Amino acid sequence: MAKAKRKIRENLKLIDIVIELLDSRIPISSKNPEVDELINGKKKIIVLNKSDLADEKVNQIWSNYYTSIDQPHVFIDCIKGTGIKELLAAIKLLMKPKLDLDHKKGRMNRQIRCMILGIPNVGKSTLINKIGGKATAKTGNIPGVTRANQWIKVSNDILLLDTPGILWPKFDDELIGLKLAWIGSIKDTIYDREEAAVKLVGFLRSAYPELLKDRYKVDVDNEKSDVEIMEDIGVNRKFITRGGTVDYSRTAEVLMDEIKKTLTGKITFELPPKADHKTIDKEQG
Ligand SMILES: Nc1nc2c(ncn2[C@@H]2O[C@H](COP(=O)(O)OP(=O)(O)OP(=O)(O)O)[C@@H](O)[C@H]2O)c(=O)[nH]1
Ligand SMILES: [Mg+2]
Repeated sequence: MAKAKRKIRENLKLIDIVIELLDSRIPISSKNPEVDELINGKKKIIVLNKSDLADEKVNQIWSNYYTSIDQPHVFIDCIKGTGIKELLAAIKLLMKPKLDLDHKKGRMNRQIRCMILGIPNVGKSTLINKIGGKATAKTGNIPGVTRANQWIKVSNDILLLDTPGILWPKFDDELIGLKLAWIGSIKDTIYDREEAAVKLVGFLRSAYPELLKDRYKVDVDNEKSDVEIMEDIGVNRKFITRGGTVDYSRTAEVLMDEIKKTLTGKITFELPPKADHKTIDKEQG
């Protein structure tokens, strides 16, 4: 990790704007807490990827929050390409004061250089491919740019460093690991799936009770524990062991899988400060 950070620091010297790529479903836990210190005042756009998998109403709440703290941000879906145009416009807008100044000094046609930073699996490579486009050749030897770095020409005035900076999430908080497990961003060999599933039931019960009721046909407004609700889900799905007890392992596996694939619904696991899932109108469609 120290080596990765050193490389990022070196690359930062070459660029104008950092694209901090986050997961729309967990904008807090997918953020590396050291990133702001690392980029040391460099201009930054927060790009919330996989917005197609997140709760649209909560996307709006996050957007309002970022606006309130003057943080440039864009929600995107790099598979469909939603938000990519807005991202390029936001990059230009953020650089406008600097470019205007360069212009006055007679420095024309300066290209804006960007770099993507993000945790594993957040979609860095997919974004590079999407905004680079198929036909985009690596521009390589651009005057004034270190040869060792490959640049992708995104538009006439925007260049993107082709190697993103990989940062790690902050695993020392157990909740962060759980949320990464819920969105499917960490291998299921490094956490206890049944425990993660029970905690997921607990979260859904308080934040998205209707989704649980609709998909799994369980009553959640009762005194039952989260484990008991999970049992009910297993029974309804007929996940029963030979011994006649609920098959927790299978129930957990299916629940986690269906959440990941948004079969249960589009869910956002984290809200900005002061917001509360319970007060958001969850009427879908
Ligand atoms: N639904 C959805 N899936 C996405 C989106 N962007 C990326 N993905 C998927 O997320 C997974 C990870 O994407 P990558 O681009 O490989 O992520 P990465 O950040 O490069 O990951 P590392 O190279 O491991 O650091 C892939 O399966 C992508 O298809 C998106 O906007 N929506
Ligand atoms: Mg990658």
